[in-house]
Amino acid sequence: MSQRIDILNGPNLNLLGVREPQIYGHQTLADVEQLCRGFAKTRDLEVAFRQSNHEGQIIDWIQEARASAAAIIINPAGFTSTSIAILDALKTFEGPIVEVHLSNIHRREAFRHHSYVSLAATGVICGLGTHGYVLALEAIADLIETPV
Ligand code: CA2
Repeated sequence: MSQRIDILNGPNLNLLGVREPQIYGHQTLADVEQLCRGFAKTRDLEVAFRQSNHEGQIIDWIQEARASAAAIIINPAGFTSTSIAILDALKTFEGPIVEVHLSNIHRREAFRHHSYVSLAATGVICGLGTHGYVLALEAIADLIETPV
């Protein structure tokens, strides 16, 4: 039976491809979902791809993932540097967690450099655009097959 990977996207990522293409590129979040689904098929993984502008909704999805997902990929967006509550929820999840950022947060404003989420993440990918999501899925597929 295929395992489910939850891909959670935080606030404003629904605007991807619509605003600020010089930072986040021209692909929409629907394009990212397509990319992820295409790759997931090659590794027999199921994907739940979600976006919310609401912190509590993201926490609910993380709690739900505890019972039903093998791994989490999360782009916490603006909650990255602020949300101890998302960190606390992620810490209760037992499988691999990969934090993804489209942009290289370390080349941007100082307030973007610190991530609470990284304290719970197995790995972090940033600066590689939408390909970062595929790399995260690939890493997770390998981790699930051969846990470290
Ligand atoms: O680089 C990333 O993926 C970020 O997580 C994106 C967040 C930002 O707060 C993080 O520091 C880095 C912002 C997401 C907002 O997405 C937009 C997309 C298009 C237009 C406007 C915002």
